[in-house]
Amino acid sequence: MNFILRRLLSGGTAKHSARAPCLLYSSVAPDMRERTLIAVKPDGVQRRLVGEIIKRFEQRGFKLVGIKMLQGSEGILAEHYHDLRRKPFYPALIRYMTSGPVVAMVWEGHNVVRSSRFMVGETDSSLAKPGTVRGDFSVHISRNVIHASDSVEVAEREISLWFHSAELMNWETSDHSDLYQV
Ligand code: IDP
Ligand code: MG
Repeated sequence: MNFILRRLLSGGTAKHSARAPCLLYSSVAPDMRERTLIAVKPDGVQRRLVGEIIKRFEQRGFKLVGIKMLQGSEGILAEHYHDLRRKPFYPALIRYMTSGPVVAMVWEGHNVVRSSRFMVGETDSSLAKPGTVRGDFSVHISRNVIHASDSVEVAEREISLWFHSAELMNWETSDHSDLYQV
């Protein structure tokens, strides 16, 4: 097993690709390192939409830096949806979100929080535009397939709620200059 693979499997940082030359992660401008939490909700996992959703973020040019499948606990979801705890739909929301596995991901790139909200579409799926995840795959607000953080501050909080720092990869893509003027 080569060095890079060992580092990846052990969760370490892979700053150097086997293919040189390559940018060092630390040389990438901070605004291109914005991160957001995207989660495929239980209905999205059941409907086998995980691959489709990953494809959209990859094709857009964002970089996957963390991914895992897990059964969300009531504790983590209570914290995640803390601001909605007094809403009438809150108990149903927690039941929905704990009804099966979710696929939690962290995506990185320029303006990724804002762009991913556009890619995800309106909370109420009936208002979500075609071409958005919710506009293409959901008909009702109560089963809207996907979560995306709604601000940079919230993204930071949500990422640290769902991921340990060792689960996130600091790595640089070899096509960086095709996506950004460095
Ligand atoms: P967002 O997911 O677009 O950020 P939020 O307002 O943060 O929307 O609400 C979180 C989640 O709570 C929604 O994605 C949806 O699953 C659920 N939700 C929000 N409003 C309603 C509602 O009126 N009825 C049922 N579920 C709702
Ligand atoms: Mg929200």
